Amino acid sequence: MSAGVSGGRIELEEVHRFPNRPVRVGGTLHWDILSLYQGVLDGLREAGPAESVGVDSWAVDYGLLDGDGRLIGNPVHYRDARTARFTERVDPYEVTGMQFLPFNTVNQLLCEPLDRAETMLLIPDLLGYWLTGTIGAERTNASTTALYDVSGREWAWELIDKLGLPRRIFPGFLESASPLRKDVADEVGYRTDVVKVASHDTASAVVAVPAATDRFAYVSCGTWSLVGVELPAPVLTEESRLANFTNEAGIDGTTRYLRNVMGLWILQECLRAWGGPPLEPLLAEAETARTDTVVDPDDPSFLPPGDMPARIAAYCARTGQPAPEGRAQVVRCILQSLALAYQRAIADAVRLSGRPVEVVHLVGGGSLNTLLCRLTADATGLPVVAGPVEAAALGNALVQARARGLVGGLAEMRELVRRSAGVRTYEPRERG
Ligand code: LRH
Repeated sequence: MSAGVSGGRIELEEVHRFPNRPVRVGGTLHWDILSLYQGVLDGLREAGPAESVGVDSWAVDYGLLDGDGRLIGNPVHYRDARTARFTERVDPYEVTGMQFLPFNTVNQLLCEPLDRAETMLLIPDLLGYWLTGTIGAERTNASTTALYDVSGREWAWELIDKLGLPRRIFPGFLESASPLRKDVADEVGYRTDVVKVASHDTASAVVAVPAATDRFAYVSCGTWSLVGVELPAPVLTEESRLANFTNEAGIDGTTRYLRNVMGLWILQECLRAWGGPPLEPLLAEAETARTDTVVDPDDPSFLPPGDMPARIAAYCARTGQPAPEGRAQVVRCILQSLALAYQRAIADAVRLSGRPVEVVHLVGGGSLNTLLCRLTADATGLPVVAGPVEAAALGNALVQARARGLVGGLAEMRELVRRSAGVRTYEPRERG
């Protein structure tokens, strides 16, 4: 994506899109990281001379470098089965503030031989290292590892020692921009700086939430749905741990207090199982399809790739519910289940943080799904403001714009989004 700020607005343009196709090798699911990096280089070349660059991606996954700075093996995908054996947290909630998820970086590292590893770089830090030669960790993403002390804003050294992980692999934190390496600049055709942005895609998406008040909840809705509120400080209470809420670092010292909900992944995998039919006609049919069946989107059976319609049917058999019949009912079941999961997460966030909420901002690809937005408004009883679609890219660009002095703090960045991006409001319907 390329972005420009002018006339009090920020505009995005898609310059290059490339597939992200995980590859199973020897039974392990990997990211095809070199092909992703090639996509980044192609995008930079096509974007033409850019005044700056920022990298963000999904969280928790990483590459390991050897003593010569070379990648040891392809990064493993968090949906790989290697972490399925973890059913309980190994990190103290009062330190890391993380929701227990089997694939948290901490558990992934415990599955690896680390003797040859000199450095662990999360995916955006790895791409940034290849672009600039600078090694460092960015805090919004580091906070998703469950090896980060959210209050001390440092790696959780005591925990790292206790787990027997080598201290040497955890790099210092990035504090500033770095120029492209000369060979990379030659390859893309210009020199520029890679700016420190919120490198966790969800953190960037939350930057671009067009909220006009601090009484808002967000649903950052793509493959995952990240549902919560923005707070000045983490909530590390026992109730919060039991509710499995996470305290991820946001920009400017904010806390993204949220729960990971499995998200549109379940629908994406159904579409894949059905041979990739277009979504729009199915959504139109799902508008009028009726089923009372509800699944818990966070059931662990929905996490790995596979035959999702069959897993939904198996879930229904386990919970004594009629399985949805036909594709439209399956889609309806997934969307109403997601809307209910959003409602639960928002209610929990409000209860546990004491932050009142008057509006739900639904950003990311899911904001185009009108049925999901409407069901969310109905389930929460709150207005849902849908959009922007490309929230993560916008948040990334906004932090770059701020580094250039084109925009001020968070409130100003959000005002810029309000002026620029199209949003649509869904009012909750009265329950009959
Ligand atoms: C969304 C996301 C989410 C993480 C998951 C692994 O893309 O970054 O915030 O929990 O991927």
